[in-house]
Formats: sequence, structure tokens, C-alpha cells
Amino acid sequence: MEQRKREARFNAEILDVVIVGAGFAGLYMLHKLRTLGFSAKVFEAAEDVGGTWYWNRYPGARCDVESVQYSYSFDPALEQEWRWSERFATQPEILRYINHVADRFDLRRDIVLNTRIKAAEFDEKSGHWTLTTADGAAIESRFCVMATGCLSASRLPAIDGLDCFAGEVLHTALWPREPFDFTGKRVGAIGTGSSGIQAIPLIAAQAQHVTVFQRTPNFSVPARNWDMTDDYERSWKESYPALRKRARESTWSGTLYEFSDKGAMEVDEATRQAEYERRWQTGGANFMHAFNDLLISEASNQTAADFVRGKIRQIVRDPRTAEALLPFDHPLAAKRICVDTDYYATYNRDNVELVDIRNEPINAITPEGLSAGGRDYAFDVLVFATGFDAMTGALNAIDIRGRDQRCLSDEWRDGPRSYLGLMVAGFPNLFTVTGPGSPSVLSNMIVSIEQHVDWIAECLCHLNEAGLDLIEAYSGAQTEWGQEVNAAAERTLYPRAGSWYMGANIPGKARMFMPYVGGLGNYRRICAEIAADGYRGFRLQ
Ligand code: FAD
Ligand code: N01
Repeated sequence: MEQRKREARFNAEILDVVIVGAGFAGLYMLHKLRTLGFSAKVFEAAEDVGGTWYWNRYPGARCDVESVQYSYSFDPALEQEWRWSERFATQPEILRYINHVADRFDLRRDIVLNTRIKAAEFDEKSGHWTLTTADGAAIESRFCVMATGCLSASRLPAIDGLDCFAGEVLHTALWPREPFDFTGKRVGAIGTGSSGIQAIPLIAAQAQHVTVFQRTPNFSVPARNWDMTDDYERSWKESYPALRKRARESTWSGTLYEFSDKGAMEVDEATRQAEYERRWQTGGANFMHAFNDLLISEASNQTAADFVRGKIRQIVRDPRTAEALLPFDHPLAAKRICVDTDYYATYNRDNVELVDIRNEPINAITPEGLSAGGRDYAFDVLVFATGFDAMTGALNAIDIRGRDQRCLSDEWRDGPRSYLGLMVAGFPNLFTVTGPGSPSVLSNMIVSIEQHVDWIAECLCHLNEAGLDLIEAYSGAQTEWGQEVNAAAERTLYPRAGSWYMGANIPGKARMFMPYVGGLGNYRRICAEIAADGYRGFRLQ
């Protein structure tokens, strides 16, 4: 790599690479390119770095992959010096970590904040990209890396009257920078996905009253968070190289859980229940790995789903509320499993009410609150935990024009097509980090981000060394990869849920299982083999 650095031949006037987004992906991409001698700049819409962890400041926001694993692995010194204070770090702590990384590697001088990219256009003559900011400024570069995030385009549902509400409207992914004080407030909370499930217990602990509007009950398992212990930290820090390697090559998701080599039906009922109970007590998404077929076999999944429904019935005292909270419409974890702290127990509080809007949707927001199911509710604050236009939303929000002025959002009208989730046919020299068609949101995202960034950097070095200027996915290779992505999904229960993985949360969005579920280690091997095979499926020029 050092030799490659000296050989970098791209001239400095036109940037080698423009990176859009300053979350985990954009920051590492910048660092990596710089160390290789490429000129690069990051453009970020927010006032500061952090991405997900800059925007999602709602109470209770934290990761549900253990902090020792949900962190960069690219720098051994960073890995050793940073100290996580909890098993699952809070949003403020993760944001401090990201800021630390930005400072430690002197990244800020190449990051342009408060700058939203509105358009990106490929010029076939020069082979360059021109990106245009919301203010109309243009930036020219040879390559473009979209590190725009899979969960960065937040969405408010189109409910009549939203503008007329007299109180405060908050969205979990656009939370104010200062903590919001709910003391004495009547709160209407809409949405019971991971964000709502994390936020509701803490809002309820402070507010006068919280009414939760639930359209679809979700499965949630307890986090059982704890303060970091010296022993646990040491056990990771002593073995980081080996553990990170195992994570990168893991069959499943890039997170080291306690994997089982047995199917749920291979053991007797008592053993199965004991295993679920043990994992429920130790907490976290490790629950999902109690058996190796929970996302493959409907019958096995049913046993885990029944166990969680049993827990909900045990925890929630009011039987009607408990019944309303029971998820029956999708297999456990076919929508992303939620990991909570006291979520179900929150419904035992006197100041919390659950309103089931499955059959009686919210008809309108009113100046005083909202109306649903023929009843009017009065609120001081509305909290929307209504999620994201996931995986494609941030990319489609940019007017991206490739060859022949082809527009990416048009190309993706029937669902996103991509070769490896890294490049799209017809859009040369444009890379996506954790794009649709890669393991992405089904994995420990930092492991996936590092793999994509390393692959892209290696690819640019290869072009550089070979005196080439252009790389583009062949549409045939892209089609074949799309078939592989679909086939992998069909081998699982994932497509059985109307999830955001399927685009089902956005009215009018094409239904297609977007991430690649064939396993992170497997995917990593495929990407490496393709590169070693002269970038098979890509045209290089
Ligand atoms: P992001 O962090 O989303 O950063 C993208 C950046 O691009 C944003 O700052 C955005 O402002 C910017 N941007 C987008 N479009 C433009 C534009 N047109 N112009 C300029 N800037 C633009 N993943 C896990 O693996 N484990 C977890 O425990 C976990 N917890 C999560 C908790 C929450 C609340 C959420 C919302 C997500 C969580 N995720 C988790 C997923 C998380 O998004 C990723 O782990 C990771 O942070 C993504 O980093 P990124 O850099 O790819 O994208
Ligand atoms: O969003 P979601 P999220 N009326 O789409 C409801 C990551 N994350 O922000 O299911 C009423 O999951 C909607 O109802 P329904 C993680 O990957 C991780 O919570 O469509 N309700 C649903 O209940 C996660 O999966 C963590 O029927 C409406 C909710 O809003 C992803 O981000 C924490 C509605 C949206 O749930 C997204 O999570 C937070 C309407 N009109 C986020 N429209 C961790 O802990 C939508 N809803 C790691």
C-alpha cells in the first residue's frame, strides 16, 4: 500500500474522490483514501460528523450490537485506547467515539459540513463526476463514493393535518440537539419499531402521560445492558485481532454471538425452552441464535415466537394490553428484532396507554392532538418513531445521472439493482457503501462498512497501478447477482414480513428483499474472488 501511495497519479485539482456522508462509512473512506495518497473530500448535510449517531438523539438510543464489536477495527491503537462504558453504548457515547476518530485522524480538514448534495452527474467525455450542492456549488471528481447511509432518510407518514398541530412534533431520527424535557407533557407516540421501543420507556418515565399508537406489534427481546467490566473489556482487547477476523469471516452477520449448531426441532421441548430462557436472561440479539434454523424453518421460528409471546403475557399485567402487544403477523426477526430495556413492563405504568390502530388508523392530526378510531386525543407533543425510506431513500433523494443521463431513481423504480451492492450498471466510477444487494443492514454495519471501504480502496489502487480510469458493472453480472440475492432471501423467512427490508413501509415503493442474506463471510469471499479474478463482472478501461 505504501508503494501505491507513492504511485498515486491522480492530479490534485480535480478531486480523485468525492465522498457523500460523514457517518462511520464516509469517515473511514476518507481516512483510507488519504493514507493511500488520493485526494478526497467528504460532503455532509449535517452540522457535524456522526451520521446515524448525529441524527438519532432520542432518549434510549443505543446500539444493540455490543460496543466492543460495534466499533472500527482498522486501527489497533484506536481499538486499544478507546474505553466503552457499557455493554451497549448510548448514542452520546457512540457520537463521542466518532468525533474522537475524526480528531485523532485529523479528518475534519477534508470534511465540508452543512452541505447537502442534490445532484451528481457523470460526464462521458471526461469520465468525471460533477456533484452539485444545495447551494448550487459544483465539485468535480474522478470517482464518487456514496456513503449516504441505509437508515438516513427519515420519514413522516402522510397523515392529514400534520402542519396544524399546535404542540411540538418530534421525529426520532431528527431529534433536537438538546435533550427534550417531557416533564408534565401529554405525549402521543406513533411507531413501535426499534426506535419507538427504545424511546417509549424513557419518555414514559418523565412525561405526565404517554399514549402509544401501535399499528403492528413487534418482537422485542431484553437488552440486559450492564456497565462495562475490566475483565470483559480485557477479554476483547487481548484478543482483538483473532476476534475481529472471526467476525469478518462469520457465516452469518459479522457479530460474534453464541451460535448453535442445532435446529430447534432437534432438541426436546424442555431443552428448547431452557435454551430460550437462558438467552432471554442474558439478553440481546443472541436470543436469535439459540438454534441455527430460526430464520429458515417456520416450525422452528414458531417455537421462538411462542416463547416471546409467552413472556409478553407474563410481563404485561392488563390482559387486553398484553393481547394487543402480541405479534402474529410475521415470523420472529423477519422484521428486525428489537432489543429493549423495560419496553413491555412500561405498559404496567399508570401513565401509559396502548392504542391498537391496526384496524382503525390515525385519520388526522388535529391542532390539539390526533383522531384515530373515532376518538380524539389531546397532546402537547407528538413523537414519530416512524422509521426510514431504508437503503434507497438517501440515494434516490439525489438526482444521480449516469450514462445517457440515466437517472438512478428511475433505474430503481422496480426495486434497486446493483452488482454486489457496490456499483450499478450504467453508473461508472460511482460506488455505494453497504448498498442494496450487500449484507449491509443484516450485519454488524461497521464490519460491512470496513469491508466495502477496503474493497473500494483496493479497486482504486488497482485502476491506478494499471493506468486505468474507469470501472463499471456489466448489466449481465448485475442481473446474475440480483438473482443470487433473491434466491438467498427465498431460502429464508425474511420475505414473509412486510418489513422495510422489503420496501413495504413506504407506500408505492417496489417490494423486493434488498439486503443480501447469504452471509457476510461468504459475501466477503465472493467480493475478494471477483477482484482477484480481474474484477470479474466489471468493465475496466
Ligand atoms: P449514516 O450513519 O447514516 O451516515 C450517512 C450520512 O450521510 C448522514 O450523516 C447523512 O446526513 C449524510 N447524507 C445523506 N445524504 C446526503 C446528501 N445528499 N448530502 C450530504 N450528506 C448526506 N447498525 C448496527 O450494525 N448495529 C446497531 O446496533 C445499530 N444501531 C442503530 C440504531 C439506530 C437508532 C439507527 C437509526 C441505526 C442503527 N444501526 C445499527 C445502523 C446504522 O445506520 C449503521 O450502523 C451505521 O451507523 C451507518 O453508517 P453510515 O456511515 O453508513 O451511514
Ligand atoms: O423504524 P421502523 P425504526 N401510522 O420502520 C410505524 C435501526 N434501529 O426507526 O410496522 C402508524 O422499524 C410502523 O408500523 P408498521 C434498525 O435497523 C436500530 O423504529 O409499518 N404507525 C412501525 O411500528 C431498525 O429496524 C436500533 O405497521 C406507523 C414504526 O412506525 C431501523 O433502524 C434502534 C405509520 C416504524 O418502525 C428502523 O427502526 C433504532 C403510520 N402511518 C433503529 N407509519 C437499535 O436498537 C409507520 N408506522 C440497534
